[in-house]
Amino acid sequence: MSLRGDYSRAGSDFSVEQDWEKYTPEEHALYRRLFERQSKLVPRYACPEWISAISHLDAAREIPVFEMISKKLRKATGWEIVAVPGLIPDDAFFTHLANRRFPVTVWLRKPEELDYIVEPDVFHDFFGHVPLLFERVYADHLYEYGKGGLKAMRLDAVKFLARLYWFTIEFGLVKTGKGVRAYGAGLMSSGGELAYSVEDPRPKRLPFDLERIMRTEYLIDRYQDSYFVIDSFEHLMRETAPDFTPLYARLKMGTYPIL
Ligand code: HBI
Ligand code: FE
Repeated sequence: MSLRGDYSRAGSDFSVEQDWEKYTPEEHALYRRLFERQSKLVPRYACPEWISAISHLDAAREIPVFEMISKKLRKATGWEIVAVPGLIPDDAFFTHLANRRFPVTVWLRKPEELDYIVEPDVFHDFFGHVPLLFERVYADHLYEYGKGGLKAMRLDAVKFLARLYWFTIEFGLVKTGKGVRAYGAGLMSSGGELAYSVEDPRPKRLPFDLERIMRTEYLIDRYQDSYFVIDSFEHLMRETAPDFTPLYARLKMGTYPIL
């Protein structure tokens, strides 16, 4: 796969300078348009933790200066943002998470990609992922996920762990007092799938089930057929705390039917 970011200036950890001055007025305007569109959906479809976090970020007007956000994040949960050229190798990605650094892509999609892009851009990474890094339990979970990723690499089981990330951090739903709400970044940054995931009658909304998630292949080019619903971030933390080594071994046997 060829990636569209500029990797020529990336360090060994794949970090780059954000070069905020290089964004054009048109890019800031497109970011603002995306931000405004999603913001209209948020009160109805996002989980309360996400809504409360975004209100402290002052990130609606233009593409944010990552360092300004990192200052607030460090105080809140010890996380910071690191600028990257786009998707980075698994080991670099997991190493950042295991050090409480969240990689955020520097480039923004083109106007003709308003509704769909293949690779994550700054809007997806920032709007989708960063607000929940202010939530202590979620932030701790992602740190544990990073450590778990490095371990999964040693056990040759990243394929299974990536499914957990997909069905939680990217496309997860959570129960709230007002009904099911979205917390996954792929949902939060999507113009169509956010409402679809929460209220369309077609997809399945299954209770969180670690083993089932790790047996479920995901779709990268259309809306999901199934979403998994956690009770709370504490619930997610608890369910993913055990050592996955025996589970990985069973999954690799492949003797169970794909659910
Ligand atoms: N790199 N920038 C970036 N963002 C991701 O979400 C990402 C990545 N590299 C690897 C990766 N995700 C996945 O393979 C792991 O979450 C499993
Ligand atoms: Fe993402």
